[in-house]
Amino acid sequence: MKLLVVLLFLVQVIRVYSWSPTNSYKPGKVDCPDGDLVRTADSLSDEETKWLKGRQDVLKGNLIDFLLKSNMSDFDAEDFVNNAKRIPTIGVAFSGGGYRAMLCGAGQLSALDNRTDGGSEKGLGGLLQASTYLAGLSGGSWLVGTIAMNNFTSVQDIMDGNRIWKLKHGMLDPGGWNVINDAEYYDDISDDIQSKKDAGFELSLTDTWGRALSYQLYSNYSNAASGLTWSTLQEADVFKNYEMPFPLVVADGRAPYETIISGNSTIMEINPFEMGSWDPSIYSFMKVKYLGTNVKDGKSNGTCVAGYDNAGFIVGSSSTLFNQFVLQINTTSIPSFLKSVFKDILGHFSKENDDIALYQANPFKDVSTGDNKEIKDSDSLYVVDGGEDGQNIPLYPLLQPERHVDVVFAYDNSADTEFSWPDGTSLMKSYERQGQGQGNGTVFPYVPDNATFINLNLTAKPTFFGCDAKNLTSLFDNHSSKNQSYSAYDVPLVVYTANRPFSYESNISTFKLSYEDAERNQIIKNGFETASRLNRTADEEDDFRACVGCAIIRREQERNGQEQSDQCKACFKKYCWDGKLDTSDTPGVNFTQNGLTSGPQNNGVKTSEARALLEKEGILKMLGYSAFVALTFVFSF
Ligand SMILES: *[C@@H]1O[C@H](CO)[C@@H](O)[C@H](O)[C@H]1NC(C)=O
Ligand SMILES: *[C@@H]1O[C@H](CO)[C@@H](O)[C@H](O)[C@H]1NC(C)=O
Ligand SMILES: *[C@@H]1O[C@H](CO)[C@@H](O)[C@H](O)[C@H]1NC(C)=O
Ligand SMILES: *[C@@H]1O[C@H](CO)[C@@H](O)[C@H](O)[C@H]1NC(C)=O
Ligand SMILES: *[C@@H]1O[C@H](CO)[C@@H](O)[C@H](O)[C@H]1NC(C)=O
Ligand SMILES: *[C@@H]1O[C@H](CO)[C@@H](O)[C@H](O)[C@H]1NC(C)=O
Ligand SMILES: *[C@@H]1O[C@H](CO)[C@@H](O)[C@H](O)[C@H]1NC(C)=O
Ligand SMILES: *[C@@H]1O[C@H](CO)[C@@H](O)[C@H](O)[C@H]1NC(C)=O
Ligand SMILES: *[C@@H]1O[C@H](CO)[C@@H](O)[C@H](O)[C@H]1NC(C)=O
Ligand SMILES: *[C@@H]1O[C@H](CO)[C@@H](O)[C@H](O)[C@H]1NC(C)=O
Ligand SMILES: *[C@@H]1O[C@H](CO)[C@@H](O)[C@H](O)[C@H]1NC(C)=O
Ligand SMILES: CC(=O)N[C@H]1CO[C@H](CO)[C@@H](O)[C@@H]1O
Repeated sequence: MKLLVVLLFLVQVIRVYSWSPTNSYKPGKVDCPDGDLVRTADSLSDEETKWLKGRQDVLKGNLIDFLLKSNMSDFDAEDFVNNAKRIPTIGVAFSGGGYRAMLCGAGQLSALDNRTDGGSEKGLGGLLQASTYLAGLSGGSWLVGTIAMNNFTSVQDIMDGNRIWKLKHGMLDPGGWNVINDAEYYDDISDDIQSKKDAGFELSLTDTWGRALSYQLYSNYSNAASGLTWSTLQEADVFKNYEMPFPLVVADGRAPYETIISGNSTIMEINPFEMGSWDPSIYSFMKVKYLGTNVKDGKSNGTCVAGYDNAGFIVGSSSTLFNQFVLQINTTSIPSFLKSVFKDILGHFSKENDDIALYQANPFKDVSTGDNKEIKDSDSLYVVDGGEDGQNIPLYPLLQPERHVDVVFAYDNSADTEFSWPDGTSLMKSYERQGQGQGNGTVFPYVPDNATFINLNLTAKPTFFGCDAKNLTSLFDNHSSKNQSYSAYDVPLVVYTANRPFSYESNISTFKLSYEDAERNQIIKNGFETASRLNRTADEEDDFRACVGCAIIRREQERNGQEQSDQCKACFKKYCWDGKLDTSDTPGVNFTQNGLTSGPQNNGVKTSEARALLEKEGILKMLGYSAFVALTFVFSF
């Protein structure tokens, strides 16, 4: 019996790809590849271009399948896709917001996946299979990281008893209250980060955070994937076969002490091949596999490092806000002697690095292209949570003209309102960025202010923005865009879907870090319902899937001067924002259980109360956490 259990365990522990050269968290020296490690961001990488070609061949059939199952009238899916000048490129993006965002996002993603039970019949199943890009930020990056690094697993598989996302005990005590188990856990994490330090790399809180996250996201791997790197995706069958979309993780670049807003942040993306930014401040990409290597203007000294791009560290870098969780310890009522222990430990870090993921060495040292002197001069690169500039949905990589994205499905699980519901703020922030230097000529459709989002029920059902490309030409007026071939027809239509309660009050505090399986599954189910118009029962006529089809084909139709079908016209009337505004103050919103309507009341937990709740509920865990952090850092310094 015991043997069987061990065998089963071994089968479950998958080891798919080659890992870090040391097969552990510690980066190691490797031979350098030919050529520079860094390139200018004036095009896609050759690797991505090549991959896209392969994906498109797979996509074509999947897109036809999806459209055929969408019951669109007066439309020949096969003819359209086979004769398209540009086959529609679909991007899907998941916002940040901690575990709430990961789980709501998981439900929304499952509604797009034909591997979900009922996914095709009740949802938009097959859309994921027809997508080119899958982007995640912070909590959304935990979702994307989980799916991508676990052999493109499905949310259905995870719910059906996979060992992933066992969130019951949170990060603090994954072994439950089993002290020995937890002690091992703290010990292992401590050893891992110590080994990186011993190898000569400076640490930041994100090293600890990323390792802790890995125990929940990559728990299928032995040692919680301590040696699993982001770049191993390049060798994963599901990626090489073009079975999965191209995963993108978004974080922000920021100098210590600096405040960033949407207009001046440096948006970094990490994809299976590269890490870097399209923004003028850096305007370069580094081969992600060789992060940690000393480079000057893109050139190594002949010795390269690999294994730095640890898969937990990458998603940890996108979610550094949670370093703050560690630091909030003194706002809780823990005994003061522990607070002072804490202060002592954190004293090892300079204050400006609290919410920073430190990348040493700086891949963009002395790059000739970037115009941000502080970044270029620094020996380390500082990366922070992708949502710190207010753009909580990872849209920027999908707006880059080089990527030719036609439609973006943007899932917003932010906590904007007092009661932790989204109100479109993240779209506003992305809109505001254009026309400013760091926007570098990219265009984003018109969106209204956050009051309008609530007042006009734009978060009550999926809302389409930028439905009419012709109306976007005015956005090009103020632009210094030198790219003549970039026009309004290259600006994606945005299908925006906000978190909403259908069968579950999913406006949970960002800081809640542990979930029972039952609650986890209810949030996922609610996410499915949010993304599918309550399993396509919300409308008298089941036309939502057809309307999504209309959004997908829109830009290609516009480019070719093709008229929409009557069905699509009706869809656009129903789902497109029509430009109306209602900026009046609303007293607050109570979304009723079926999510479709809204009234004057509030519900859920106020963000301002979330912290108090955290204190009340989380106090024991915080105590555990302080011990954890204490152990880890005492061991490392
Ligand atoms: C990855 O998933 C595919 C199914 O999509 C399966 O055929 C394959 O065996 C899996 N690979 C590993 C290493 O688990
Ligand atoms: C999902 O869609 C893909 C591509 O269209 C197809 O190959 C696969 O068989 C489908 N899976 C299910 C379970 O329907
Ligand atoms: C397909 O659409 C037609 C008309 O738009 C409708 O009568 C029919 O019920 C739909 N079929 C399905 C399976 O949704
Ligand atoms: C909607 O469909 C999903 C996926 O099949 C299912 O889990 C959920 O229970 C359904 N919701 C309702 C209200 O029927
Ligand atoms: C960004 O803008 C904020 C607010 O105006 C300012 O405090 C900050 O210094 C700016 N940062 C950079 C990098 O320009
Ligand atoms: C060259 O770079 C490697 C890391 O990329 C570093 O370990 C090594 O010390 C550097 N050598 C010199 C002579 O600077
Ligand atoms: C927590 O501690 C830091 C540094 O010790 C201090 O600056 C901050 O004000 C404290 N916060 C609270 C709420 O006590
Ligand atoms: C809109 O955002 C502003 C700034 O964050 C906030 O003060 C205001 O309460 C928000 N309005 C609504 C209706 O959510
Ligand atoms: C159309 O463009 C105008 C500016 O020319 C803008 O104010 C309006 O919001 C746009 N309408 C839509 C629906 O995007
Ligand atoms: C928004 O929804 C509420 C509740 O269903 C409804 O009373 C109101 O008329 C709607 N507002 C608009 C502009 O559609
Ligand atoms: C919000 O609406 C629901 C359903 O109508 C109701 O049960 C609940 O009491 C309301 N919450 C508050 C705080 O009014
Ligand atoms: C379209 C556009 O403005 N592109 C600019 C982006 O930033 C780089 C670096 O500053 C410029 O060289 C491009 O012209």
